[in-house]
Amino acid sequence: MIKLATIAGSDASGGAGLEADLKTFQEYGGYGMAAITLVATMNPDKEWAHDVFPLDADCLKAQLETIFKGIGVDAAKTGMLATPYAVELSAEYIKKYNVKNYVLDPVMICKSGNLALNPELNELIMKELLPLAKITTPNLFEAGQIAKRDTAKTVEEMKDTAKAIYDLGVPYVFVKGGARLSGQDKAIDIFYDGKEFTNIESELINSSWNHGAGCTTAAAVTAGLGFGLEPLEAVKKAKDFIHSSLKNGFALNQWAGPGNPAAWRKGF
Ligand code: PXL
Repeated sequence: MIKLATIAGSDASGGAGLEADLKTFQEYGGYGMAAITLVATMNPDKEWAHDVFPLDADCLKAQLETIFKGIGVDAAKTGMLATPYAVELSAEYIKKYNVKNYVLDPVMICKSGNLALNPELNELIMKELLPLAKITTPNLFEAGQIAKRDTAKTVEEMKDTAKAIYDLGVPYVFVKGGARLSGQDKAIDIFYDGKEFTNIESELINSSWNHGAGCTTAAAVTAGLGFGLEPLEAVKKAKDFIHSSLKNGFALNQWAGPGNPAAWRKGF
């Protein structure tokens, strides 16, 4: 059995965070495990405003012991970390257990919520986690923050940003442009391995029901690596996976809707 772990927040609405990760791991046929960093909730009486409840360091450490010491992983990802100790503990366990297939999804803010951007935490993520990652999967905004430049508006700028992130010391970079890159009739992502840029494109799906798309994509890359795919192959397969998921997105209520990670298996 291929064992896949996520160190991430729980999204009580089920569309993003570790819920998205575990659903994706399952769709790939892996065995999913989760260390919960925080619980995110959405308030139906306040226009779906998000709150975040971090779990304490002892609780997170005990989960990491269960997973990394007690079981072992073929691949792991980190998602929303939210506290300095979550960053430090993630780095400690990824190093100690020599996790080669580690995917850093540098979650900085949540699109549908009001979670504040935390520059200090992002610096810590870049210092502690970026050097351990095989691949990082920022969206356009996150990529700009990591590379310390404006959010890319063109494919050329995306490539420059991807290179700047590579130069910080991560061997593979996957910048998710998706529907955020305006003026395109395709959903364009860029993969960079230090030598070549690869445009990874799919049909543009302009749906509002895309909650959790970032988490799902990063989880799909993690699962691909866990199953032994090369990074470029893992990214291409993840793109197919998220494309069918988003094509089959649906509303949970008036505020939010996720993709459908089961769509791929069902062939729609
Ligand atoms: O989509 C970013 C994200 C990541 N992780 C958790 C979230 C969200 C957005 O809601 O709740 C736990």
